[in-house]
Amino acid sequence: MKVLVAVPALNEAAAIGGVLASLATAHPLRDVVIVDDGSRDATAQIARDAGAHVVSHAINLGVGAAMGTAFKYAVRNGYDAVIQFDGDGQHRPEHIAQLVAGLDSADIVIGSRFIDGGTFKSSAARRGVQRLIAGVASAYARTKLTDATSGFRIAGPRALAVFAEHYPVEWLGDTVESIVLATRQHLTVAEIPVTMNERAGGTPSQSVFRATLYTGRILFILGLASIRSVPPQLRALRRANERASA
Ligand SMILES: Nc1nc2c(ncn2[C@@H]2O[C@H](COP(=O)(O)OP(=O)(O)OP(=O)(O)O)[C@@H](O)[C@H]2O)c(=O)[nH]1
Ligand SMILES: [Mg+2]
Repeated sequence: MKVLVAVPALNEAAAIGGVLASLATAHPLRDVVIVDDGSRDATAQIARDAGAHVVSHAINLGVGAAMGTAFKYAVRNGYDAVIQFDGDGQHRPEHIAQLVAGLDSADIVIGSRFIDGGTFKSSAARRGVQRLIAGVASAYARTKLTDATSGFRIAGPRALAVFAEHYPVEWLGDTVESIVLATRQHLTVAEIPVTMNERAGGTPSQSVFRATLYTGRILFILGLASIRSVPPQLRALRRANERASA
């Protein structure tokens, strides 16, 4: 299976060199694409110098749009699967092989920080939000998910065909909305446990107020995603997947 690792990146000049060096121990950099989303720093140049491919958006369009670009890039270049991998050092390359192996039993495999509790530290507010969203996503996907907002995941061949045609771009909702989209396309979702590094710098602290807003927003988006009419370009794929899973 030909696997592309896609790194959405916005102003990651400080981290991207180290991230690619460690990624190279698990995956060849010629099969890595950085989707530089209008960075104002040297992110793209550093990635290119390291030997990865770089696709740049002229303006910032968000992580969902960056992944949309990555899925199209993958299809055009003959890849069978795409792994989403953060450019800030939080995702660990040693889990890549496990994500690929997970495709034996699902169309999408998510690296979860929280299976059996996990060890990832997050604020109580953030953890509460993640639990609620995972619960709702589980109901949509009809399987138990513990970390629906995790960006560390792989899309296998059938998911790639769908996502190259259409991927959610709603800010901060793409990870969860893509699960609803996949389920409506008769694709299956599974999780494997992963360890994630704490954020290297900065403060991701989410106040209870912001966490509540964020949750409300995602639940609203999920509601819309579950009733939205299927985009025309996905109808044939959906019928084919439905037949295959019947
Ligand atoms: N293409 C693109 N990538 C982005 C954008 N915003 C963030 N990213 C990248 O997406 C990845 C995850 O972003 P983070 O800001 O670390 O998000 P997070 O890990 O969910 O949250 P933290 O806990 O704050 O680290 C990193 O590689 C970022 O560079 C964006 O607007 N466009
Ligand atoms: Mg991060």
